[in-house]
Amino acid sequence: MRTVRTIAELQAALDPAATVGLVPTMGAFHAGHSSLFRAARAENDVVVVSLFVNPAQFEAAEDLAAYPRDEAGDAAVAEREGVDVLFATSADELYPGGYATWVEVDGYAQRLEGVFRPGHFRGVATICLKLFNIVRPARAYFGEKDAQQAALVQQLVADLNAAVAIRVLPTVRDDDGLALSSRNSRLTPAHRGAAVALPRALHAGAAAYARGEDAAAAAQRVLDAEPLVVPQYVEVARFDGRLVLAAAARVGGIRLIDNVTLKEDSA
Ligand code: PAJ
Repeated sequence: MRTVRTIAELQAALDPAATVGLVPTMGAFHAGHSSLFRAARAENDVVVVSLFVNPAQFEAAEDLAAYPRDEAGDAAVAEREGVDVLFATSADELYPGGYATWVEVDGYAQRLEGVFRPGHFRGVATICLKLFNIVRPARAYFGEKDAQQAALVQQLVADLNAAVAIRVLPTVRDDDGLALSSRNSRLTPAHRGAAVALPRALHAGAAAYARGEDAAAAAQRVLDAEPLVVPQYVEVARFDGRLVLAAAARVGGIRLIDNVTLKEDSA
């Protein structure tokens, strides 16, 4: 595996005839990231993983500063999973002085994550389009865990005719059901224990939905019973052919999100 830091180095490392699979990430790899690396490995000649904690998608400087970083550990994981090129780049490289262009995907900013994280999706859409233009992948891989993000990227690709196929992979969870997240490493043991209320609530919501009851209300009741979990939203939403129950909550100051499928459109 090669680690490259600049756009020029990255492009020099890629054979224009090779089919490239791109996995955009912000690092602090866990098994959720690895599942995307493996999916990319299985269907492309070359796998590129970008590692960039994108300042444009963080509202607060403290959140950006507190985001876990471990490039050496990440490089070891990526190498083990058969990644060919780790594009570990910097804000100077991607947003040089005079940078002025931003991508807004209408609608996403007004819902769910967009309401609680103003500017977040503008940052996500912009960095994803930049990475597609820089890496020119045939396919790019995203996680269902961030369902609204995956749907936004699909909308962006369709609307702007980006020549990349978007693959969305299932959420990887810990044994107790908590969705893996780079942020989980910042939970204290007590908060880690309480955080499992989030997947439990979504599970209860899905069970209620199957009985013809209100999914969001059932999930909200489970969250309300856990004092260490402060919910931000619990809502039913449609993302890319899936009806999902999505929730966000703060647990000991750490913001966690998760979702479960209530119904596939084809089902
Ligand atoms: P990051 O949080 O590092 O996530 C990188 C990718 O891994 C995303 O597509 C995310 O949905 C996926 N992922 C995270 N946890 C997962 C899990 N438990 N199971 C399966 N997939 C999981 O999402 C971002 O970075 C950034 O917003 C990015 C797209 C890189 C743009 O900066």
